[in-house]
Amino acid sequence: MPSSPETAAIHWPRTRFIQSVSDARQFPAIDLPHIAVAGHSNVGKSSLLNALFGSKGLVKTSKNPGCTRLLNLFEVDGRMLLVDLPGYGFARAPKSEQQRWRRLIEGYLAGSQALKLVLVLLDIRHGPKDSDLQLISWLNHEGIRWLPVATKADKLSGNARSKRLKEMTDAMGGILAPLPTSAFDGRGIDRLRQAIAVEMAG
Ligand SMILES: Nc1nc2c(ncn2[C@@H]2O[C@H](COP(=O)(O)OP(=O)(O)OP(=O)(O)O)[C@@H](O)[C@H]2O)c(=O)[nH]1
Ligand SMILES: [Mg+2]
Repeated sequence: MPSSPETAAIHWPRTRFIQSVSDARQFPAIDLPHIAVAGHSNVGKSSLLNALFGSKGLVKTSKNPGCTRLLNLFEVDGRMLLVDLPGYGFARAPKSEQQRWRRLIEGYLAGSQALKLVLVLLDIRHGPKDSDLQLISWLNHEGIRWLPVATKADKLSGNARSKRLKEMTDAMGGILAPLPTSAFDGRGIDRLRQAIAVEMAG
C-alpha cells in the first residue's frame, strides 16, 4: 500500500545522530530536505525532538538555558534532516557567545538551500517575544515556510491554554495557530509529525 503523508507520519522508525557543526559551512553533503527547530533558549527544542524521535536521550536537554551550542543534525528515516538549533535570547550568556550563536543560527537559516521548513517554538506560558516575531517576519520575507509550535502545553490547562493560543495566533498575524505540544505527556506529537509530513509532501 503506498504510504500517504498521514500513514508515513505516524512513526519515525530510523533516526540517527549525524553530527554537530559549529559553522553552517561544515554541513555534510547529504541530499535531504532540512527541517530546523528554532526558538528561545530553554523553550524545549531539544526535548521536542526527543519526543518526535520517540527517544529519551538522543538529543541532549537541560533545565539550564544555553544547553545546545552547536547545530546538531539528525537524519530521520532516510527522508529528512532535522536540525536542532541553539536557542536565541539567552541574556546571561557572555556577549561574545551570544554573537557566535546568532551568527551560527542566522548563517544557517539564511544560507541553506535545503531548508524546507522551520518549526518556530513558543513556550505556551509566554506570548511570542520580539525575537520570535522578528524571526517570523524574516522567514516570511525570505519565503521560508514555518509552523508555530507551542511547547510545554502540560503547564496550562483548559481556558488558560485556549486563551493563550488565541493570543499567540493574533500576535503572529492571525493566520496560523500554534500546535500545542508537550514533550512530557506526548500531546500533539503525532499531530506535529503529520503536519511535518504534509509540509514535506507539498
Ligand atoms: N513541563 C515541561 N517541561 C519541558 C517540556 N519540554 C522541555 N521541558 C523542560 O524545559 C527545559 C529546557 O528543555 P530543552 O529541550 O533543553 O530546551 P532547548 O530549547 O533545547 O534549550 P537550549 O538548547 O538551551 O536552547 C528542560 O528543563 C526540560 O525538561 C515540556 O513539554 N513540558
Ligand atoms: Mg537545546
